[in-house]
Amino acid sequence: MKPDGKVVLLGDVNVGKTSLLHRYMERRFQGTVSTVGGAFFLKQWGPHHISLWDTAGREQFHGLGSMYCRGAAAVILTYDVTNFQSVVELEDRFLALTDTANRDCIFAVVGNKVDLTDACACVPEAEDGHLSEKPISSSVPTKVKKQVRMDDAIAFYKKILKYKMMDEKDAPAAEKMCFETSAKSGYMVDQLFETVFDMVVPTILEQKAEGSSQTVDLHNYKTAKNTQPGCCR
Ligand SMILES: Nc1nc2c(ncn2[C@@H]2O[C@H](COP(=O)(O)OP(=O)(O)OP(=O)(O)O)[C@@H](O)[C@H]2O)c(=O)[nH]1
Ligand SMILES: [Mg+2]
Repeated sequence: MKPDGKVVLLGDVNVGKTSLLHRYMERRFQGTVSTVGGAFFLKQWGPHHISLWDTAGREQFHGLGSMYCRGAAAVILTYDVTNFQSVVELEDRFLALTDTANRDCIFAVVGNKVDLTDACACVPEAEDGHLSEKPISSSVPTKVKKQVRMDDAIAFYKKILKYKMMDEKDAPAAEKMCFETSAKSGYMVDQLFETVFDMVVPTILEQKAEGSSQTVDLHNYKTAKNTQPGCCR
């Protein structure tokens, strides 16, 4: 089956791309090994099928990134909130890989591992693997220093728009497209993917309409041929 749309996760090694995908698709946080090449999941979203591509952050696979981004309807640029360099890398190494994405590609900027820095992101997981509704109290110790603030992510999102030569007025608002997540606790993970999917649906519908208008309908063609007057009748 051919997916209707493509969403790609990009970002430096160890930021948690694979963990975010596992959390969303399999509803759990499990041990990962550093990704080799790339892999994808298929997600049904309403009547549409969306492929979700996980890519390798390791330098040696960097060349594959633009291949994975080819024709992408959305790119999720992921960093680690405890590692400022991971945002720098997004700008320096990963943004250019998105040149092969769709012209109207949607961008989301995601700061992962926020459970390490923000007590409110430490939502306990129930035994069945689902998330509890109730956040644990703010007394949860968060020992790691947050190196990337939301303002930094918003500034980076604006740089993306500039790079893509998009007017801020015509693009989705930075506040809507910048997320802080925890693959470990599940914090904001569904919201991230669901926002992105909702935003790619119009592109999918447009592509489907374009595709069907380019398809020759033989039945209608015959009818038209039989009923239209022509010079060779
Ligand atoms: N505390 C915490 N650790 C996380 C989180 N997400 C991932 N990790 C850990 O970070 C490490 C890297 O996670 P991966 O998901 O493999 O990272 P990746 O971005 O896929 O890395 P590459 O495949 O090498 O590019 C693992 O040890 C994860 O357990 C998170 O939200 N919170
Ligand atoms: Mg990975």
